Amino acid sequence: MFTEELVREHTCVPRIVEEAEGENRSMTLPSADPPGEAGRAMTHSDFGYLSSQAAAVTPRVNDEPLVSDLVPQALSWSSLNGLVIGDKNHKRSGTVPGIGLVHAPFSLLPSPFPRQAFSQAIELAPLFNLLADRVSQDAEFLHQTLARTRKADHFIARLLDIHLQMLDEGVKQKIRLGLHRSDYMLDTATGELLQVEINTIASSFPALGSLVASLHRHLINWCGDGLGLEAENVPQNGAVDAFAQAFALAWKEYGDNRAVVLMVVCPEERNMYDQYWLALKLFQSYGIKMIRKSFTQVLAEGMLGDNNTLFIGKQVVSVVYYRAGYSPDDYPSESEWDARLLLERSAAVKCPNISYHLAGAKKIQQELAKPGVVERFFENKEDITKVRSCFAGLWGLDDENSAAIIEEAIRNPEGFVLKPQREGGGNNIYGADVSKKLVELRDTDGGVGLAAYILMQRIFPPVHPAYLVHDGIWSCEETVSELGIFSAYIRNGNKEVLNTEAGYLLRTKSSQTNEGGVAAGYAVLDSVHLI
Ligand code: ADP
Ligand code: HGS
Repeated sequence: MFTEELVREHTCVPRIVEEAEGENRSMTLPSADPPGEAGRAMTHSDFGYLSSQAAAVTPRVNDEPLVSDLVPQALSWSSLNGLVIGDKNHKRSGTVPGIGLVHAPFSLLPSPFPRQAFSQAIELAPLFNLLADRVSQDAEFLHQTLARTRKADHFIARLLDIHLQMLDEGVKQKIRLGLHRSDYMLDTATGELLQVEINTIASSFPALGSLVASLHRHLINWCGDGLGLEAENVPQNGAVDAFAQAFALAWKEYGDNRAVVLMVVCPEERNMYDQYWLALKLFQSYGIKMIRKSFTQVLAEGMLGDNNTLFIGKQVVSVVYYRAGYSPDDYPSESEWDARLLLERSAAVKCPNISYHLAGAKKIQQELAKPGVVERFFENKEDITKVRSCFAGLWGLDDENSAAIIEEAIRNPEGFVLKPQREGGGNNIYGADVSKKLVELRDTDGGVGLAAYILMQRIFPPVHPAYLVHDGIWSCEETVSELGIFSAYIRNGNKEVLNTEAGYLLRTKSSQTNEGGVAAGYAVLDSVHLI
C-alpha cells in the first residue's frame, strides 16, 4: 500500500508545531476525526486516504542529508537516555550491567499508523485483561483445550502438571497480577486490525518502547520544520511508568512493607536495561526495591517460611515478575522446574501465575476464536463483538474437521503461518516450509504431532519505507509494522484493583522478513505517528 513510487510522488515540504511536554499518563491521544467511525473496519478508500496521509508524513527515501544529520543525533540521544541493549559482540554484555552496551535497534522516525486502528487496539486492552483472567480461572477449559497438545508437547505438559499440582494443593494467593502485551497487525486485504497473539508472560520492551517514542518526539522537535511530522501525533508512551505502578499496587495489596519485588531473569540477558529501567522507576516512584535472580539462584537462595511466605535470603518477596520461564530453553535441568514450583507454591503474587501463563498459549488463542467460545467468558454482546472483531483466521489441527484446512494449507502455504506453542520469536513456520512440515506431521505417528501446532491466517500489513538503524548503521527499507498494546490487570479475590492499557510497542521490520522480534534480531523498536 505505502509503495515507494507513491512516496516519491507525494514527497512534500514538512511543517512542525511546538508541543507541550510532560503529563505522565500512559498515553495521550490528540483528538482528530479518524476516517470511518470507531469499530468499523477500514475500507480501501480509507486506506487510499491513509496512504496519501502516510505518504505526506513519510520522509523521502534515501534522503542522505536528512539522515546523516539525524542519525548521530538519534544515536547520541539513545546512549544518553538508556535506549540500549547488551552488545552481542561483547561477551560480558549479558551478565555485567554497564559493560558492552550498544544502542537498541530502532527506526529513525516514527511510522504512520491509522489513529482509528490505534484507538481500537487501546480500547481492547481492558477486555483482553478480563478475558485472560477469566480463562485462567477456568481449569476445565484450559485442560480440555490443551488435552491433545500436552501429548505432543512436553513443555506444555510440564506447565499443565504444575497447574494441576497447584489446584490440588489449593490456592495460596488470591491476588492476580497480569502484565500483558497484545500484538496486532493491520491487514491490507480487509483493512482490519488483526491480533497476532497475546503475551501473558515476559512481555518485553515496556521501557525501551517508551524511550523510542520520546526519541522520535525529540528528533521531530530538534528538526524544526524539516520532517513534515508533528510530535503531537506521536503519542507519549508511559509503559514503563504503568508497569512500575502495577508492581507498586500489587505490592501494596500484598501488604508487607519489608517486601521486595523479585524479577526472574535469564542467566544471560542482553535486554537487561529494559528490565533495569522497570526496577529504577519502581524505586524512584515508589521506594520499592526489585531484585534480579535466575531460576538457579532462586533454588539456591529461596525458601518458603510461615504461610508460604517467599524468602530470597533474608528478604521477603511479595511479587514475582517473570522475564524468563516462557521457553523450554529456560529449564535446561530439573532444578529450574523445582525453582518454578517453589515460586508457584509461595504466597507471593506471581506475574504471571501458572494459569495466566497457560491462558496465553497459542492453542488457547485459537480455541477462543471458535464460534461461541468467547461467550463462555463474556455476556456483554458488544464486548464479544469487539474482541472477536480482531481475531484472524485460526485453526486447530487436532480434531476431526482439521483435515480440510491442513490440505488447504499444504496447497496454499503462503496464506498461512504454522505455530508451535512457543514464545520469544523465531519458532513459527512460513511459506513452503508450512507444506513440508504439515505433510511430515500428518504422515508421522498417525498425525499426533499436529496437536502441538495451530495454523493461522498470514496477515499482510501495509508496506511503508523506513530508516532502520542497527549498530550505528542505517538503511532505508520497505517495511511492515506490528503494534503491541501493553495492559495491566490486578484483582484481589473479587475486588478489581486495576484494569487498564499500559502503553504500547511498535516493532518494524523489512517487509521481506517473515519472523518478528527485536531480541531475535528481526525487527527494530519504533513508535507510531498517528494519521
Ligand atoms: P512469538 O510468541 O514467538 O513472538 P508470534 O506469534 O508473535 O510468536 O510470531 C512472531 C512473529 O511472527 C510476529 O512478531 C510477526 O512478525 C510474525 N507473525 C506471527 N503471526 C503472523 C501472521 N499471522 N501473519 C503475519 N506475520 C505473523
Ligand atoms: C526479556 N529476553 C516478547 N518476551 O515480548 N517478545 C521482541 O526481554 O525479558 O524481541 O520483539 C527477554 C516475549 C517480543 C520481544 C525476552 C514474550 C521475550 O522474548 C522475553 S514471551
